Amino acid sequence: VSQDGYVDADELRTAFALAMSAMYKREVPLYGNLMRIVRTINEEALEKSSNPRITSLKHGDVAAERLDLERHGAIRLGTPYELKTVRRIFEIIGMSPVGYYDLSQAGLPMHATCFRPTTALALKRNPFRVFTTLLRPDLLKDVESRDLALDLLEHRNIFSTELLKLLDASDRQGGRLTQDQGKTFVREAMKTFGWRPKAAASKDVYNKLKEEHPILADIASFQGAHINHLTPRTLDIFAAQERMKTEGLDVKERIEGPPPRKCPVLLRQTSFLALEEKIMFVRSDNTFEYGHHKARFGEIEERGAAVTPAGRRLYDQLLDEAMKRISQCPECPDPAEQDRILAETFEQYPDDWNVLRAEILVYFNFRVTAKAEGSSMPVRPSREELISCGILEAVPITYEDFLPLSAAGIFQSNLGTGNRGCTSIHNAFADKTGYERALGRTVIDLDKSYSDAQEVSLRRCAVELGLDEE
Ligand code: OOG
Ligand code: NI
Repeated sequence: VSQDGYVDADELRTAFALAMSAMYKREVPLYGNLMRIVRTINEEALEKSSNPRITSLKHGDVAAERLDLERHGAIRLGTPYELKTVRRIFEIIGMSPVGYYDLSQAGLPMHATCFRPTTALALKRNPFRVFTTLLRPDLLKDVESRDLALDLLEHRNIFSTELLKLLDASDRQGGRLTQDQGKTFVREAMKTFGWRPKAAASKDVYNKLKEEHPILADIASFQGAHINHLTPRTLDIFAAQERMKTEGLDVKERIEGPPPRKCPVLLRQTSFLALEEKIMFVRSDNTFEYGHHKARFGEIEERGAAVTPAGRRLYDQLLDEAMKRISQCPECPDPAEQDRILAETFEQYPDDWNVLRAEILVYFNFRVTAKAEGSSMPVRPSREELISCGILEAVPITYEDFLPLSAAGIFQSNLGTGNRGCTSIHNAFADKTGYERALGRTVIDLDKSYSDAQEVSLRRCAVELGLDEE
């Protein structure tokens, strides 16, 4: 609690994330198993410190405490009002919208941002993130199911009165809540993001929406915006995936993202498949009938370095190339063969930190080392000279964001949409402005936080070494 009696946003975010985690463990018990597996794998990985892939992260900007807390989750919202209100909820716990993700290119009628802390300090205190998608009704081809969904969405209220009152109170209090208000806030917010088995839709409407697009049924049929997964971060996704299989979890066939590398970049993800959950439909005579819904799953991720725009272009280009090669095979290659093609294509992506730095593909945090003290400085040294004589060290900056095609892969494996999603939506196009209009503000540029961090670290080094800023 800060001196003026208000709860600190980082503390409140931790309380919020812990409540979410506890709730999800109760609701999806397999998530508890997943957490245990990941903790064991991370401990083992940290011990085997000779593995350069791990040590680069271990010695990077990952703190072990942060790793224990690290989770991201995802929610799917139906209307601009819901998105705006969720934005207000996340503002209170120090999370801002970063980046725009167009999922329509993968056949999904949605787009997204990620709410997350944005400063290095806040990320270190608690890196909790929520990938937040919004339905794009304009992309749905079938008018009847679109109107059914919009009608349901218009009539539901996923926020409790008490929660809405607290959002107003926070506005009056400069974006902060008192300790007591904070407790109520977390409790009430869990109602929005928890599982509510009583559907808002009738069974017929639910089935109709599901037939059109499973995502539509998931977004529009319920009385809340249930969190659909929570993801711990692992230091060794392959080991974690193998352990998941050994423990009998129904694991997705392929890991999304770049192939395994000595110098990990961006993000690799996999999941265990959604569970069937029982839902209750209310008939017009107020009696119940039961059904099943599949939406909620568990996911794990391994994070690598943030890449520059050039690094990202190369990633997108190689991924595209690999996907084309896979789709051109006469018979659909099995997952192992697909992985092999991906790895082969990615041989064109440099896999050495020095090269990645020289070719400006990855962002680094620069630091002055202990060796700087007492060692003689070259005259007008270049950055690379300072690094090679050990005065400066360059640590890759961790990627804190997401990848749209990986996200789509995770969506599809859990909804069983395969590619059929493509048939029910209109031509794909990005609509960042539309998302921002719904959100009520612009999203923060994804690249900027990394380039700023790199710049700040360089300036700090220049000052510490008494070099002119150039
Ligand atoms: C979101 C999936 C995206 C990720 O890690 O890429 C995501 C969803 O299924 O709603 O969380
Ligand atoms: Ni995820």
